[in-house]
Amino acid sequence: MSSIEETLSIIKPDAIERNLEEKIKNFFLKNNLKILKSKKVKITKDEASEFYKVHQTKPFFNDLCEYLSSGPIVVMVLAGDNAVLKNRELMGATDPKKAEEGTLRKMYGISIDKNSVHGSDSVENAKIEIDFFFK
Ligand code: IDP
Ligand code: MG
Repeated sequence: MSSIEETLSIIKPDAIERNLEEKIKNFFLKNNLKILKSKKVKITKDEASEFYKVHQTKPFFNDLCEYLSSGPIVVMVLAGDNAVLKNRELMGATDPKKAEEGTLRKMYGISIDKNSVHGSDSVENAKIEIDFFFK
């Protein structure tokens, strides 16, 4: 079964810093995801804490929020057939060391914290995350 979905993608500070924005966008396009919206923003640590609040009890939460607010990021709405899962597959595992060959995190990720991209993990969270940046 296929269904057209939207999902939120973020190009994180480590990738923007290394000028990977165009390469990552082209990778999505080549893999049949459309980029419906895109903007470059810099968020505050409080905004990052709100965005990542599901992780607030994790030991890495503070570092994660510091990191996402440490420099410019590009936030995008991707759309296509099963876009949520598709984007997760294109990103690869959270830890670049465990990511499959040909995935974004394998190609560009530096470490588990500097893993270059974010993608929503469910249709429900995609709606919440898209609203967070584009409402
Ligand atoms: P995901 O980005 O693959 O969905 P999540 O488990 O939702 O992974 O974690 C959110 C982000 O938090 C990850 O992308 C990664 O940057 C960071 N993170 C996850 N686990 C760890 C960890 O064990 N140490 C440091 N950072 C982590
Ligand atoms: Mg996640």
